[in-house]
Amino acid sequence: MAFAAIGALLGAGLVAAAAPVQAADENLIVNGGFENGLTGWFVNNGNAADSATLASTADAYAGAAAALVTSRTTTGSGPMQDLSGKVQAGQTYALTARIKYENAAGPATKQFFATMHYGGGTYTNLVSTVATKGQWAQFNGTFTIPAGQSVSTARLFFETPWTATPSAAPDTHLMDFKLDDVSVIGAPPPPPPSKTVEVVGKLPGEHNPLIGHKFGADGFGFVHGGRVYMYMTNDTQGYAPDPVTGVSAAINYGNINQITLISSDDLVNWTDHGEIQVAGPNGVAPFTSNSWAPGMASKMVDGKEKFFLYYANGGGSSNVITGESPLGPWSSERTSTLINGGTPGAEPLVWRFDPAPLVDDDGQSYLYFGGGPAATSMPAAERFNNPKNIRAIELGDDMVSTQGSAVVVDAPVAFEAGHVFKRQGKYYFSYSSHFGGSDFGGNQTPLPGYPGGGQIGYMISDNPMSWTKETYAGVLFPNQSQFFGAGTGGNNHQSVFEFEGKYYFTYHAPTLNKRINGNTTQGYRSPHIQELTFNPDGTIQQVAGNYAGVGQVRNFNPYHVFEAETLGWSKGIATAKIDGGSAQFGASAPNLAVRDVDNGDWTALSAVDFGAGGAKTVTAKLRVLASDARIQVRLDSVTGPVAGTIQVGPPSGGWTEVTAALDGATGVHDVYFTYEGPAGQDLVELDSWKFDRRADLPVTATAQTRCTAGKAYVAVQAGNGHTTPVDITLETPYGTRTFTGVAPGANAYQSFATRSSTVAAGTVTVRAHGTVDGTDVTTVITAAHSGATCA
Ligand SMILES: [Ca+2]
Ligand SMILES: [Ca+2]
Ligand SMILES: [Ca+2]
Repeated sequence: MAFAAIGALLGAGLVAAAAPVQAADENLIVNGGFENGLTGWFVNNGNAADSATLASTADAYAGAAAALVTSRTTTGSGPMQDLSGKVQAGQTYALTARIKYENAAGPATKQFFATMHYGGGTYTNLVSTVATKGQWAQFNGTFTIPAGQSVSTARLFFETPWTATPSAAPDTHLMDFKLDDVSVIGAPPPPPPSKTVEVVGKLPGEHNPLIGHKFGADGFGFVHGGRVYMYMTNDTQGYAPDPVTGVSAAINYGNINQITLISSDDLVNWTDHGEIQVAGPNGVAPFTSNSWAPGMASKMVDGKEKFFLYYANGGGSSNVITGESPLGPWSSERTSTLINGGTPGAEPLVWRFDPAPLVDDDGQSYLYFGGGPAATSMPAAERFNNPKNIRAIELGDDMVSTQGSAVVVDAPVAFEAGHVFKRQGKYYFSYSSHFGGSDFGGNQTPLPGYPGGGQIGYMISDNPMSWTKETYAGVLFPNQSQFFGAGTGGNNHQSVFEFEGKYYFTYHAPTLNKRINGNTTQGYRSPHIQELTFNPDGTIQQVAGNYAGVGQVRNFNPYHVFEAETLGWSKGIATAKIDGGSAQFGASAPNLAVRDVDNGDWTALSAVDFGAGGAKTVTAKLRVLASDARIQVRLDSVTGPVAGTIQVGPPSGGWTEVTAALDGATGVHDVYFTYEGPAGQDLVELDSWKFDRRADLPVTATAQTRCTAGKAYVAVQAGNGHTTPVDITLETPYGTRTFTGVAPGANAYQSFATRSSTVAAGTVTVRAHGTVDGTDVTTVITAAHSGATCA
């Protein structure tokens, strides 16, 4: 993972961007009238001494309910609502509220404040009112938040004026009071700036990084059902490019609680499945805060195949959630973390993260995890060379529990990112090496052959639970900066998967970040894949990173509904989840749309096989956002020949399907969808594509030469294999003849006189015209004949 790194998804919205639109003022308070109980409200807890009881009361200023605060311990103890993220520095707001106190021993009048707590010790009285005992008083004023005020915390509450020892006169300072009809009217904050990657992040012809429209780190390759799934730390989550400079602040791993998922069946065209909300208050496992460095496995449990997604909950613990498919839906079988300080054998570890599962051939499963600083009880040289900071443990049959005690993986110079795969009966453990420093005994010298800083080392063992230092086998992958240059250093996180007979190595590098910002990257990483090859003795040939990546495993089949968020390459677009399941992956799978589609943006697919007959039409499922937009279907490059044009109609609101005819889309081509229309506004949103074949009539053709009376003839025969009559035209250099209504199973035959004693070898053309499924179809085929000399 990421501790020692050295080193929108929504678009601009659907509004025309001609001029900044001033958002209309709105009430920023939730449930200000307390008609929905106490929803949105709690007691100010800015200081430890603050305390009160908040209840709903029927004694309302308006409506059926108000709030009643009792048992106040400080003058600040009063009803509070969190406005963080809703108010902005420099803005002015109008505040109104009704307040009433009634206690018999209290003063005849009393001042109340509406106050904002900006975090820490920063409190500002916003508006005040003086109430007469027993009567509803009104707050009615405005306040302006100072331009320099930090508003990352902004919590509004109601209180009585401060005094040091209010308990000395509780009737004067700590009276009960009622609150109703609270409103704070002002401009809501502007939408967050666009995260759309405007540069071409994955260059046409190159296969690394895997995607160019978002980031993803710590990729774990998982093969299932003929596809490769890549689960990744969602580095895009905290990406926030400055609207002016385009540069984001450095990545903050602490904010990441989603896992990004893409998949492919050819390793070049990747489908974006969006993010899995794993951790955090709304996560699948809300008892975890972070979701880094995923690991994936599947296993038959109680007769049903289940999918297990492991992840690091920050540095201190690891967890697992369960999926019904590689794409979910997801649930948590646990209510606490899987790996933590209570895991037997894991107690000494500082980092109990980076969990990587292995399901062995016999069904026994294992989890590899750990990393971080070595125990200070070891000699310095040992802390550096053999820090013993990685563990292996058996998983229970349910895959969501461990059994027995974790054992040490004595990986040389180990830091983190353990991963195991099995090949030909041998287990391969790979890991990321540390960068030295005080956590590892200071600047020691690696033992000969041991990894340098930030490399991927590996070990080979006969036993998945036995990893002595003698099983170390060398460096599998040097640091990525060796291949991708300035700005791409830092640690790495790898996985290995086998797909259709070849092994592949996954790693990450901030190459998209580099294409956006140059050599001063901010730590946003992108997934890469290289092929992994083995020596005859089972050792691994060291991997070199490059932008070329791996070969496309198979051509892309366009003759089915496939998601528009399937991208070989792209420019200027973003993706976002939309409601409803996926037409391609099923109703319970997530579905995304391609958004932020502007004039000049494009998406592309690599090596699409249209077949010899070619494609007749293309159909897009889309939502039209601008008038006079069109999509060009181009072959081979962004400026290549146009095979068809989709004219999209005027904006209609909902999703619609638009079909266009194609011409020349035969054979294998890269396909570029280029988007054209009025500048400065989003043109369309795209859900899916579908191509349809140009239907062919099943006609056959043969051609022969023969001699009659010293003259050469070319005899052509065409057969109608269709179920209805077709018109057939035989075309030769020596004449053409058309047969209308050739019956099913019948032939058209003509022997054409060349009027010469010799004929060269050549080709004849058979043109058939009929109907297939009610559509007029013309099929053209050819037949070759030999030469002949008849004299
Ligand atoms: Ca009310
Ligand atoms: Ca765009
Ligand atoms: Ca879609």
